[in-house]
Amino acid sequence: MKNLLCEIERNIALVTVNRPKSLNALNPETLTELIALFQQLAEKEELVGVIFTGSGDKAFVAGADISDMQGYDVFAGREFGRLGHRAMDAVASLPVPVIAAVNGFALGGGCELALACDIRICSDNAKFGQPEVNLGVIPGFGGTQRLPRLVGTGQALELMLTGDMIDAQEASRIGLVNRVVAQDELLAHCFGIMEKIAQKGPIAIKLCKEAVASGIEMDLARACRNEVDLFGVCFASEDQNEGMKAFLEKRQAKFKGC
Ligand code: DAK
Repeated sequence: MKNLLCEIERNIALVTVNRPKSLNALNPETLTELIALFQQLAEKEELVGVIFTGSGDKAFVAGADISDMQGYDVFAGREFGRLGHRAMDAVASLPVPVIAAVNGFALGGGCELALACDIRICSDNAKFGQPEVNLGVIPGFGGTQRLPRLVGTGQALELMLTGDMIDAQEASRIGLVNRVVAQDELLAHCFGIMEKIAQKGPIAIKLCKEAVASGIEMDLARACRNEVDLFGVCFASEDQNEGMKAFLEKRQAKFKGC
């Protein structure tokens, strides 16, 4: 891979977009690499989760690569939009949790990439925005859909229609990020969350993610039936037996992920 780094330690993958000269902007090559990498990660049975970040201390991802997009015609624009959606879906549909460690600018496609992750933690220098209208386009990697679902239509539309950037504190206030931490503590904080997740039953973790991701697309009654089914599935696992037995025996559970 030319544009992404991936290191796996204690079954936690740290994926870094590594194009610091263009503030980690997403060009077609990077998006293609991202899709292939997440397909590989999805097949790793032991994987606990992924932490996603950007190279350097200035940017998470400053958006889709404007120098690439500038010359697109309608067909190339649509292809690029499709590729971006495939990449965001590859992140969102990974069976295990993905945390965005937002270490600076998360603009346009960069904000949309953070939105495709399950949890967003940012450093105190982070800045968020959907500045596409400044360029004469609309958000094209899912921002018009994932942002309002996360922060509500009013906050989302204000960001999209003004193109304004907001700082970390404001992003936290509107619920775009879970937490703001000092920049030099960002990765350790995200690893801390993953280590906590690693202690839980892996099947339950995956089913939690599935229940939320599939349920949010349904009406409440169907989503609740879906939850009931997935809750039932837990009882086919040894982890459920072990988790409840360990509680009653007042000891730490030893989950096997089966
Ligand atoms: N693309 C390409 N290069 C970028 C870039 C980007 N998004 N952002 C920054 N760079 C490059 C700069 O051009 C500069 O390159 P050199 O001049 O050094 O060669 C280098 O990164 C450093 O940037 P600056 O010199 O500008 O650094 P500053 O600290 O002064 O400013 C900034 C940082 C993040 C505020 C500024 O760079 C900036 O405003 N960047 C653009 C942010 C932006 O507008 N992002 C949204 C991109 S649009 C769609 C598909 C996709 C999309 C939409 C539609 N369809 C198919 C429908 C997605 C759109 C977007 O994401």
